[in-house]
Amino acid sequence: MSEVKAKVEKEAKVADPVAASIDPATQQMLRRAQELGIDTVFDRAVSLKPCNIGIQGICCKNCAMGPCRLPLPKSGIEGEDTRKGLCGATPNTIAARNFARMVAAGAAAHSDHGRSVAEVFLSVARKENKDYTIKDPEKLLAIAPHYGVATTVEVDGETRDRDFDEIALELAEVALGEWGKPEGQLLNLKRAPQPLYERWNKMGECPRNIDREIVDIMHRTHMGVDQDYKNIIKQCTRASLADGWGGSMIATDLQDVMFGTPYPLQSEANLGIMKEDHVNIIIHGHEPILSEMIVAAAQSKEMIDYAKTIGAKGIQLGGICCTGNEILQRHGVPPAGTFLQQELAIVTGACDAMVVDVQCVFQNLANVAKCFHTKLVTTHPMARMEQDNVIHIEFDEHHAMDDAKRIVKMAIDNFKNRGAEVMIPKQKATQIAGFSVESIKYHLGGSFRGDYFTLNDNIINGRIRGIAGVVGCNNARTRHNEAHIILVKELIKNDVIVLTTGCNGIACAMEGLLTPETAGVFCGPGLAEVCETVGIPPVLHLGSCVDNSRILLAATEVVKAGGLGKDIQDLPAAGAAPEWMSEKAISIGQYFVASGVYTLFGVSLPVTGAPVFQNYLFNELEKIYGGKWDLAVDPLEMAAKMIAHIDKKRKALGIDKARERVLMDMADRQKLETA
Ligand code: BF8
Repeated sequence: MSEVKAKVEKEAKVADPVAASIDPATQQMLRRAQELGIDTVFDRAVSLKPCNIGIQGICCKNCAMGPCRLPLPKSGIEGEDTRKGLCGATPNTIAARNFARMVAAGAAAHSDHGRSVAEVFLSVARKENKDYTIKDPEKLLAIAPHYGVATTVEVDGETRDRDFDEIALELAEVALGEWGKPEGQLLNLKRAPQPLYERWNKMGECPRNIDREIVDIMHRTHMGVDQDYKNIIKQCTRASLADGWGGSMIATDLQDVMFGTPYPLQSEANLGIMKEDHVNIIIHGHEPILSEMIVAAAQSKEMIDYAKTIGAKGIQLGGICCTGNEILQRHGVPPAGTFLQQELAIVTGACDAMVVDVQCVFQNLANVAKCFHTKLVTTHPMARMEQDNVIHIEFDEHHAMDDAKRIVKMAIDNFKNRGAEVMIPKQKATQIAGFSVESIKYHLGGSFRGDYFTLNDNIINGRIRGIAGVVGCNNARTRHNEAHIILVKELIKNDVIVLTTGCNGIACAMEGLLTPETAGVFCGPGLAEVCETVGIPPVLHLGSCVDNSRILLAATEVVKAGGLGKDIQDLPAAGAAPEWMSEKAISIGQYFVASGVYTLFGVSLPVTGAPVFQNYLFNELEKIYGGKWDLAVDPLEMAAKMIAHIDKKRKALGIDKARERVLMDMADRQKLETA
């Protein structure tokens, strides 16, 4: 190495592994990457600082007279805020427009995922597709009425079951119609508690169709259109509801119908799931259309036998990001890591292929893959990479299994090309994942009395203080997984049961929080007792980020079970995304707020440069929706705010006093409701 190069490398800013992540496997692989001279997101976060104006949400680049940047004066605003862009746009308008465009992008990403699923489902219903089937006909029949699809017919005055294939076809057509129907409103909105639906309807905020609400945001935030931040936020609500109660909910529904509704299963998590003597295939991205087929191909005898012929003991699949969560929930395939660990899976030197589709995929994967034997395969027509070492195999649902086998075979053939220096961290943790609205119901009451009564009873009697939804990404601007784990541990310590999705779910799994045994170690006595009795972990993994729709429906089930108010906003519940980074998270945040949930984000929010707009989100929205936004960088402060909110709701319900621990019956719950 030349002296100059050595000097440059010495002076290059790299991340301190311990400061970058709480996870020993991540620290080890980051050190390894640095030894090999490979930069990762952690190093880039040290050398590249975020724009101080963009981070406050007050840079407008929606026309070529700008970008107009309106930083908050260091001394703050005294008196009238006179900042304005060339057209006169105020900081409120600029921050609201930027915020709305994040909602649009997030809602588009989730909903387009849902559209792909609906299209595949239509091809299944039309019997045009040999590789995908309907694995959960019961779920199909259960959801059909929500889409206005009858499951029975009247024949000669008699009610008879309708032909199943006919129901499936009508459901597919109606579901796909939700993206572009010319009139009406989204059908799933009526699955919300009635007062919530009625409020949206009265305010004129029910989404008309999914695509339209996203297009509306892009129009409205064009230069010179909507200049009232309150009106822009109304549109954010429509588009975000079109995500949570629309595209995401349809994705979850139809994925369950085609691939099976998740039920609890055991698996593992972290980079240590990779095996030196196996062909390792990492699946990364979001849409289970691809990953379901790769799982089926990799588990086929043909492929396993082929792997053995080249000297491997078998095929080890692993997931990264939400596609990892999808195949975890339904097949027990272990996640190899969260969003921030994607480059590190390749740095092990044991990743024979990384297969990606859409969303949360680093372009730098191609540069890291170049340093190893790893085949990096893009599969989606919408998501290609410019680097020449990337292989594109376009995945087509009409010959899905053939495509999947081609990819798996490529990984197997690549096994022999591994370099000598493979380094797989040892760390992996056991987890119980695979929860869903349906499986929680079953777990809480068994097949005889399956329902949410048990949960409500234990919230009312105080064993469980409340419910938290903790979700979302990692963000390289904060220490990997630290806020996730501190927050979740603090919540369960205070008897708050946690529902998780996305990268928070993977982070909790890596920390060993997704086992029933965890309850005795980390939970307060009330929650521990419930978890031990029922046999569930205190943190329930509900899947990927589109599966946040499961949290909405679980909250609705809690309302229905009685005793805790009539609306989601009445529940002793709160939501958080402590390490968010994605535009999808903003869409999720807005639909939770608009559904009545107090929702806290960590890291930073691009609204702080517009204090009036920020105050609107953080305070005023509560009067409209019952939910509101908040920001807390410190996870302990975040937990304290969530718990204070939960206690406020308990007080409003009259269940804040210590109660005798009795099993409530329906009459008791009704008394409480009328109290
Ligand atoms: O949809 S939590 S980093 S993987 S965006 Fe991405 Fe965020 Fe992870 Fe999944 Ni969700």
